[in-house]
Amino acid sequence: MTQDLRNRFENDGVILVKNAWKNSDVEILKNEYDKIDADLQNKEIFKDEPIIVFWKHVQGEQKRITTFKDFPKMWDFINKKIVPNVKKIFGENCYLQLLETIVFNKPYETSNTLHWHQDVAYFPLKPNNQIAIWFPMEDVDEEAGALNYAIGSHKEGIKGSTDLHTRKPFDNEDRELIPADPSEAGYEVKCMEMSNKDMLLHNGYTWHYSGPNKKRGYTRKGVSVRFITEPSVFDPRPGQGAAFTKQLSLAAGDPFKGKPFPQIN
Ligand SMILES: O=C(O)CCC(=O)C(=O)O
Repeated sequence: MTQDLRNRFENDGVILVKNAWKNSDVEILKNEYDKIDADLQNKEIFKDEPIIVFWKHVQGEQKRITTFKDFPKMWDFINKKIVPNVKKIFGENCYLQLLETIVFNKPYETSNTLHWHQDVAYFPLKPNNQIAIWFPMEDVDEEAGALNYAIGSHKEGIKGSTDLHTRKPFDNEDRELIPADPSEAGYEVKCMEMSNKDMLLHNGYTWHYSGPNKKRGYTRKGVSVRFITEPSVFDPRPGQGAAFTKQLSLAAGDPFKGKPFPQIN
């Protein structure tokens, strides 16, 4: 089974792992998230510890930032639920260095599309190999803004980075962009409807997007936890706008290490 998942991951660039944890595990996390979300104002990026980004998919909304000290259930969830599941697939000794943790919140109706993108296009790393775990705090379907993937697109290599709300390329971006509609370019596009017991695991090169939440009375909350999968060096280039780049004071070629990016396996 595990080898089968691993093979599918290599082939498709994404896998949906069913029943990775219990509903009650996610409920505990969601309750803590809701409490923090109600009051969180901070927009400052901390430089000496990992951050958790609260990102509402509403144009003009600024990202808010907290830490694992204030959201300890997230730290527990990563270490006790996510890491063991990843190790089942990649082996007990796989390298996992925490890169960033984001809660993507899509309110009903006012949320918008997060356009097709590839995570690694935003990351200043060499080698640039990452995986992401994504899971919803409540069951999610297409109407509510589930994630869509272009199957096998990770094999295309690095692409250009764009503004995720407008699809406008970042300044000085000279790399080829992901097609506006990968299905027209011949890719199978799969919408990952899932329960809150399931997790997605995608390769940092795999193209994905999410549509707006049109499900009345439902707020789509999806958690993304990204890991670097081998030791890397800092390799800055224009257009890499992820919040964590502000946590660094590294020169090009320096090992990508530091308190904000702990190795957790
Ligand atoms: O939650 C979403 O809608 C987007 C998630 C995403 O793009 C990511 O985790 O890279």
